[in-house]
Amino acid sequence: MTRMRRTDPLASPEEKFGRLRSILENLKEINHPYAARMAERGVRPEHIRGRGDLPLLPATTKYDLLRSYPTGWIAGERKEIARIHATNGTTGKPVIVACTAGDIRMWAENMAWCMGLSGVGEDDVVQISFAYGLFTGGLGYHYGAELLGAAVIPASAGFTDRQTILMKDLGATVLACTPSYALRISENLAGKGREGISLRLGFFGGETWSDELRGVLEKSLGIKAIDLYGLSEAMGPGVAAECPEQNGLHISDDFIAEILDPVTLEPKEEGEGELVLTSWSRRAYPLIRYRTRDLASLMTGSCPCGEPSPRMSRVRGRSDDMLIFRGVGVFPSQVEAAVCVVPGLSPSYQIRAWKENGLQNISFVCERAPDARPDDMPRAADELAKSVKNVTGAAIPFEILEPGGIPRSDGKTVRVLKQ
Ligand code: DLL
Repeated sequence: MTRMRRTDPLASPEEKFGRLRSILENLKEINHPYAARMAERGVRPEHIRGRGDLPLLPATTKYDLLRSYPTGWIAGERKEIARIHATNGTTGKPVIVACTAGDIRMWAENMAWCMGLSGVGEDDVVQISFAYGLFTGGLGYHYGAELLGAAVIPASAGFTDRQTILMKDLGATVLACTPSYALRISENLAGKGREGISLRLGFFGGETWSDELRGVLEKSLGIKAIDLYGLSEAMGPGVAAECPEQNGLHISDDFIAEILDPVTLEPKEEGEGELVLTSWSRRAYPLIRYRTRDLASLMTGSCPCGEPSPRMSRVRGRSDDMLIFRGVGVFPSQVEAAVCVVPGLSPSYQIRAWKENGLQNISFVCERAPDARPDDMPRAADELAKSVKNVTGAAIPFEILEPGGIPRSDGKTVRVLKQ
């Protein structure tokens, strides 16, 4: 198995916390907004000596980052900044994220480590069908795959016909894209036939996806589907990834992960909560106890692959994605799981959410699979009603549309339409 060696390995927890203290010292010296938050609490860098001291540090939220738009959160001097990325900012201003050359090297090494866990190496041809640009998906995979010595096809997202032609003609062995775009690629291939496809691995992430969709993608593309997690604020993809054991995501050595109760913000040793990340390496853009809003848990025990890093569960959803329907909390990934197991339906779905008399109401649409007959649909509807009730605990109304009735996306799919 290819294992990426870091140019700058962090040996011991003491060394890591030493580095974190030096980041905090620097923030104090440059009057960074995070240092002001620490001062309000009376916390000084020297108080942070180990994991148990982390709760002393104030949590950072996306609101802190947005409040310092455009460049207030950046900690490096202009001449140190080598790259500026941004989130897509669908809810207003984007979050601007900066990297020094060292941050980019760390990002590349993390991505190489994540992909190396699944044995990606010199023999591979990696087709990157994540968008390149301000979004970090394309470039993050690009750096990692190049560092591993693989041949890269920087296909970017979109032009699905061309994607499948390139994949066949250039012998891509690895595909990287969002799981919803992977589904679109597999639908495109279903029309043309899978002959000549050499894919063995798919790296999917950037949005929540269920184990059930994983099953569909593995079967339709003939691959092992690997979950890889990240977020722009932390650099992009490369915070954590599964190995082929698919037994939780191994967390990169550059991050310390905590799980907090999303309401009380108390650390949780067990069970699901909000994933909070701290980086002891990131220079230009401090990430100190950053509340990701992603719901996950830390895993115990060791992974059979032998990699000793801590692991986290797959992300079930974002705390702000949860819809309360008749008193029950429903996540989009649960609807996906319920749809995927019903024969005759395609895995695509879209939830509609609206308020009625002050109460949240939801329904969803899904689609007949192209190879299923219309007269199979009454049976599929009965099965889906049972499966939805079973997975979510709620009887959510739905409609089954004709094949192709739900808009497809090249990147992250909008799963919930708020009306
Ligand atoms: O989506 C970075 C990325 C690109 C990750 C490619 C993986 C692959 P953002 O646009 O800032 O960055 O969105 C980050 O996407 O907080 C999660 O809610 C979600 N997300 C990312 N990866 C996963 C995953 C990129 N594997 C937000 N599973 C995160 C579930 C994911 N959700």
